[in-house]
Amino acid sequence: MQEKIEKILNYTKEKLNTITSSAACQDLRVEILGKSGEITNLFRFMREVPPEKKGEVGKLLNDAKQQVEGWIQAKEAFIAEQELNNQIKNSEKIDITLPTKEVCGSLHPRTIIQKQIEDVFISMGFVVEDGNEIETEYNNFTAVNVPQNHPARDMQDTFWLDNGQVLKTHTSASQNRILRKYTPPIRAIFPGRCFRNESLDAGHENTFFQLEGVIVDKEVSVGNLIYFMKEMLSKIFKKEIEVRLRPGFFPFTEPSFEMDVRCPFCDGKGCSTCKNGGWIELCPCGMIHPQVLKNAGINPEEYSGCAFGLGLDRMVMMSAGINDIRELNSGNLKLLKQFKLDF
Ligand code: FA5
Repeated sequence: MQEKIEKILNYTKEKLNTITSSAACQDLRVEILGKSGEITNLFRFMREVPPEKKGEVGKLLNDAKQQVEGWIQAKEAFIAEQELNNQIKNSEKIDITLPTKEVCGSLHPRTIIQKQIEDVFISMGFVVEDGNEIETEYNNFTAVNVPQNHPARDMQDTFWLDNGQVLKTHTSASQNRILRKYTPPIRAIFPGRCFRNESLDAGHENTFFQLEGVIVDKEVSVGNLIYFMKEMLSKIFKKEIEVRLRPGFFPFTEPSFEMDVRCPFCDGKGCSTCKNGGWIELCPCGMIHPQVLKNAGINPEEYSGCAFGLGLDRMVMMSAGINDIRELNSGNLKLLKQFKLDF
């Protein structure tokens, strides 16, 4: 039996030396290891082997089988590599020195910031929601506690549509829908485009972006608001960020605040970004007014909440050192493509 095996092994080795294609490898596999292959046939003689020799002979045959399979696989790998090398050498030459005709675009700096902020909030368990750009008067004003004829409506110069709807003046217009969509505890952020009919200047656009967030749970406090904002800002600016609250006014939050950050660029010493004040006004916020919770079907006796509304364009301007907000909507590629928002 040993002799027969050796003969087959020698034959296999010689044959492999002459083979140049993977199809020929497969033919050889069938010839030696297939159903009626040379080694397979030897297994049939096992019946005639005396019981005390069966283990030894079985091992010889199995070893031979494995050896042949190993050789064939090695040859197949060798042939595959050669075929790839030939392909690269002959037919698929790429001239990497050729100038490309395509100009590769990049994300708008505001989109980059938005995605960075979304990622941080997602990591803190927030869902990201979308909002409408055309809103009902109810969602934009009434649901967030700005009733008809309330002077607060004058705070935001509104684009009214003929059908009585509005171009969303702030992302708070999505609050009611989102608070109704989930049952507390709720952690959601909702970025969106907003529109205001106001005079344009370096700091004001008629079309701009906000990113709003709400947290509703039992016993939510101003501390939670400060914690999440500090976490987000520290991750975005990759350093510990100090914040402070000043009193503010919004009909949908009570109490309302303006949150300032200690200037991350000069650490509060004074620079052009913070106009030498050491602090940058960043984000209005506050505790959600009980009426706003009620309007969304949430019991303010049981739950409380906080909300904030970041101005995304101002965040980009601050981070990229842009002095005029109008550049962001200008389509001025010369300017837009030079931003490198790596804090
Ligand atoms: C609001 O719009 C509130 N809805 C924010 C809010 C949400 C308060 C939740 C409390 C709780 P305000 O009108 O201040 O607030 O706008 C928020 C931010 O949007 C501003 O700080 C600013 O960064 C940006 N913003 C407002 N108006 C413009 C504008 N015309 N152009 C560019 N950015 C603007």
